Amino acid sequence: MTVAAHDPHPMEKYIRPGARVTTFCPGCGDGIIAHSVLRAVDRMGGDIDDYVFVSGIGCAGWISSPYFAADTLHTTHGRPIAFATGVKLARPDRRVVVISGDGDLGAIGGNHLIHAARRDLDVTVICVNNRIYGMTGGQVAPTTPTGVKTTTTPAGSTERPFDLCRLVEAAGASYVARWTAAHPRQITRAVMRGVEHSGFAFVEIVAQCPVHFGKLSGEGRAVPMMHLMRDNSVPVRQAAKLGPGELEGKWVVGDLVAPPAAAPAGGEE
Ligand SMILES: Cc1ncc(C[n+]2csc(CCOP(=O)(O)OP(=O)(O)O)c2C)c(N)n1
Ligand code: SF4
Ligand SMILES: [Mg+2]
Repeated sequence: MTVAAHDPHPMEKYIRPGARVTTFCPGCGDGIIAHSVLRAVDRMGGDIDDYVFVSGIGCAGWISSPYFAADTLHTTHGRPIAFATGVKLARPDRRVVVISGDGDLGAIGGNHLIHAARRDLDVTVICVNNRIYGMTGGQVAPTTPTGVKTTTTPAGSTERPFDLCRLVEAAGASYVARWTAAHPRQITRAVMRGVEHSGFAFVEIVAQCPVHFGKLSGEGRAVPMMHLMRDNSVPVRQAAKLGPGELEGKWVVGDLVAPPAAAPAGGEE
């Protein structure tokens, strides 16, 4: 289909009028994620007013707020799941979706994350894992791989990173998926499954932060970072046949914990 230059973007109807200039750096993965999440909203039908998007502080916190033309809450650092819990208790009819960063959800907000998973709270958490604190200038995060230099680990991080998907799985999450910003269609499907799932849904999206992580780690700019994410992703069914050594440095992608009703998505390209 030919789209004329003046045609509105198909997702523009979900963007607040006057909020079309984003805070994201050129090449950031967050714009791809915003688009993929809105595609999920679009494909599920219904009204965007059925949703409440809750975010914390960080670049990823700007994905939904103030851009999405829905109810959005931009909360304090590490606290979006606490706010989302309150929203869900007050308005169980709403689809409550948290979108925030790996630092926000896995470091300062780590306790809220594991307890929401333990309670199997009916919210969807989309965790943008760029492996660093992006917004504040490239500090080490609990997801930063060992050895990677950051502004606070100039000689390389000596700590082991969290696998956030395994963390929430162990805590009791009933839907867990991982994709990367190089898999926009799969992100859309995972977000749909998460939102339609009744219980705690966690969708990790590995994303490029070329400005900090790419520069400090040596992965480079956005395009090589996206190639790395694509080329190092292993579908979950294939990963089951590989040993830990073969999975070193790879991202296992797909539905890692799937509710019985959902078809496993691990084989999807
Ligand atoms: C209580 C508190 N501590 C620290 C900060 C500073 N701060 C703001 S965003 C951020 C880290 C964000 O990292 P992440 O959640 O990974 O989001 P990203 O920017 O990488 O998308 C920090 C430490 C803050 N705003 N409030
Ligand atoms: S600092 Fe990194 S994560 Fe933040 S907007 Fe820029 S590229 Fe994206
Ligand atoms: Mg981050």
